[in-house]
Amino acid sequence: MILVGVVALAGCSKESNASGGIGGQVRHQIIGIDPGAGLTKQTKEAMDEYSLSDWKLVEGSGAAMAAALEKAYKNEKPIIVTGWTPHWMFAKYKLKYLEDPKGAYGEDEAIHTIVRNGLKDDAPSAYAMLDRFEWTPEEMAVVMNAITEGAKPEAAAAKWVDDNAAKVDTWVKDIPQEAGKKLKLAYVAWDSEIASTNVVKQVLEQRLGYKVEMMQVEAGPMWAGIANRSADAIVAAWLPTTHQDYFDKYQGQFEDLGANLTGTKLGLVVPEYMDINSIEDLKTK
Ligand code: PBE
Repeated sequence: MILVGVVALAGCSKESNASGGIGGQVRHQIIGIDPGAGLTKQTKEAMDEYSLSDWKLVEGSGAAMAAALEKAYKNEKPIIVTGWTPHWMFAKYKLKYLEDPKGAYGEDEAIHTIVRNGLKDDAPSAYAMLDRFEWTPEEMAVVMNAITEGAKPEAAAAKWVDDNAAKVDTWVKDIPQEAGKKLKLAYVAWDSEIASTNVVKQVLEQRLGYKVEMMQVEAGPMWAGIANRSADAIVAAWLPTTHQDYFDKYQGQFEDLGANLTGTKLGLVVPEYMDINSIEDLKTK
């Protein structure tokens, strides 16, 4: 009797690892982020492509996703989140992207700086600095990690600007100060963009004398704000795929100053302790 039980259990657990089991363990939920994020849209498309019709994408925010991940990770519980790189969560936890054999999340892309039409004439020094702004995922990580460890975003950014004066010099060299001039940076509260937008604010204020206002909005309004000129610039445009819809929608109503960071990635992310490796593993037989 005992033997039969063991065999049945073994069979059951093998089954669960291979297919339907993972769905049951996480109640067929993928923990998503904000509805306006490109990542949300791409995940819905990925769920179609991989025929995950019995799964649900739980929308919320980047912060809510990170909190859910932290809670699950602490208890070694299974969880599937929508994630992206650069993000501090990869430094704090042992995580892996699920393989995406169908390429649903597209190629690696870049984060671009986008400014409103007319900024070049209205704020030439800020325009020139924004045009030069570029850094690496590793540099961004320093700011992000400091914020995760409790530093105020503004303070973490100011410290990075102090610690990296030589790099910052290259962004502002020979650009005249425009003391007291106002500039509005729009951004979404994604951790990567909280870091980059704060750094740009610090540089414009400390080095070029600007008074910078940061406007926290959703992704749609961020792009709309550039198009209707209620915002001056964003350093948070993920292209060519993630924000393609917004890019196409407002074509002609903004200026693309090119990449400020390359080497990004998007996808479904799970803790390494989970026994799945591919989005295909989520399919229920
Ligand atoms: N993200 C981070 C954004 C862009 C920056 C990947 C969450 C998005 O999906 O729109």
